Amino acid sequence: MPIHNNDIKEIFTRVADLLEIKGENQFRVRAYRNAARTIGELSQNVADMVEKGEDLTEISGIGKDLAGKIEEIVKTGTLKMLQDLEKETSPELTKLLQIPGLGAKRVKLIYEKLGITNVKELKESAEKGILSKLYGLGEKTEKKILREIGRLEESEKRFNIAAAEQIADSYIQYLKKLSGVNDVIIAGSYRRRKETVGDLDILTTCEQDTDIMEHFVKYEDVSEVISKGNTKSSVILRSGIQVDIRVFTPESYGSALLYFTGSKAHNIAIRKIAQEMGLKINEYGVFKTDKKIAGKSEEEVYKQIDLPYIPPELRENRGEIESARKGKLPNLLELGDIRGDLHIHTEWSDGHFTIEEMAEAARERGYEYIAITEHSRHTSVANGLTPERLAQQIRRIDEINHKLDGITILKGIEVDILEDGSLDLPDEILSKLDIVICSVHYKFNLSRKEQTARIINALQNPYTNVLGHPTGRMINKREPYQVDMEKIIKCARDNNCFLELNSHPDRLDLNDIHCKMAKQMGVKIAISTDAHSINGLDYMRYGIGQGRRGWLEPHDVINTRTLSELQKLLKK
Ligand code: DGT
Ligand code: CA
Ligand code: CA
Ligand code: ZN
Repeated sequence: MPIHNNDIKEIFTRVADLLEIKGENQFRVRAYRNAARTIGELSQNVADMVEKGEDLTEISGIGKDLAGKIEEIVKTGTLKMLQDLEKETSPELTKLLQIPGLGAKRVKLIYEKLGITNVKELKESAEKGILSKLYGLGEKTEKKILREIGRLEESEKRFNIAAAEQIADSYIQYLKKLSGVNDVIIAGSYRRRKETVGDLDILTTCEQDTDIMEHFVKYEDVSEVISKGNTKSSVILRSGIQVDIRVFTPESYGSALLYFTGSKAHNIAIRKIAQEMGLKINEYGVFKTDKKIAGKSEEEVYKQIDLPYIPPELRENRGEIESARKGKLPNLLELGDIRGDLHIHTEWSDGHFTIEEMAEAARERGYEYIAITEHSRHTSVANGLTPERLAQQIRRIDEINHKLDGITILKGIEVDILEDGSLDLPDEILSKLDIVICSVHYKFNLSRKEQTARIINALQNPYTNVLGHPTGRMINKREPYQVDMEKIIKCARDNNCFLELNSHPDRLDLNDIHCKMAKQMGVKIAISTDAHSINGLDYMRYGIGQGRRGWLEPHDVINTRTLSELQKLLKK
């Protein structure tokens, strides 16, 4: 069994969850949570490192004890400590923590008082009204829990793009090992860079007599073969994700790729245009009466219906076909257009590296500048900065900039928006910064009107530059808070503020639709990673994917600018 970093991340997260439900020491809980995050963000494969006998304690945040546990997971596939914890409590208890509104304390209460150990039992007791009788819960909470369970059941079926990417990369590498295999590509929502994918759709072309299907189902990660045929097979992997594969001839590769990239809505629109022109399009090609006239490449297929190539991220039938027809497709942003990262945490708050380490890592990625943006004092769990510590950091950054070549560090902050919309730090210190991001980190459940007013108030602060993760959603985990996005975008425009597209794969916030809305309303976006570690800088690619889905072009994004252009934009 290959152990992916994501498996280790999940095991450590479960350990942390169960320890927390048991009411264990917070430091111990946090050590496992941090380790889970570190491993999740790592670009090297930990299993390979173990195999090569590399020293895992070189990874920041991983001590001897955790290194031993990682080795145990890589070698045995499980962790004895987790099994013991599960025996002591119940393996499905951690599931309950995914329900917003249920923290470790409440799960402990529900478990101890009602003996509830899984989501099904929780749902039953909420439906019967038993839950609301518990101390501190009440009917409103009970109703909310029922709603959230419904949502959880829905989201279970979809995988986050980052998790899907890890799984997909290994599978593709494996498939390419078979000789006679030519193209291997993942189509579907994955190629459209959607934030979550329902399943993976692989397309291949092979030399004759290549038994790709046999090779496909033999992958060690496969837990169930749903079907196996000559041109099409489906399996379920250990993680629960379904993978479909189809083989095509090179003559049909383009039309198949177009068809299976979707979206379904885009395909239907394309087919309709073809029909009106007396043509037929399917996965095998473009046909005039019964004669095949195209199919080798996607470009060729689009050309038959008088359209230019449309990038996969735009294929949602949200106006791309009309724009293509008018020759007005956006010139989509690319990773290479990004000149810097404007949302970075270091060990001054809850990051894992020093300012210098983050700056050097950013320079290695070809960036011209970064902004250091720690949390502010209200977020005390993240060691948020007081005005005094921020003043100290400003001096420190000046010193580092003086010594450092090839990259400029901007002085910033991710300041909390307090409940009344004021900022958590005084104007006096904010005025000394190059960039001020303001973010909502608590009181997510205000009414739409109150939450919108709160954010608008923050945007009106003369020192605010960027609204961080504007809706606060955590994909598959937490719904966005209720806001009137149109009002917020207008307010940002009137106050020369920008909106963040936070590239963390659990956030991707702003989403695609709001990015497009901001662009149309004339508000620019900052695509940042919110990195807490060096590897966190590499999340930029997910933000780029989401931004492309939101029709963003280089000039719509502030961190495609040179340093001096950016500085002009930030000066209000
Ligand atoms: P997912 O897997 O839910 O994240 O979304 P997709 O877009 O990957 O959808 P999936 O896996 O069901 O199918 C892959 C592609 O195949 C889809 O994007 C378009 C195409 N496709 C599937 N079913 C139909 C259909 O009934 N009609 C048309 N025109 N295309 C379809
Ligand atoms: Ca799919
Ligand atoms: Ca599929
Ligand atoms: Zn934040």
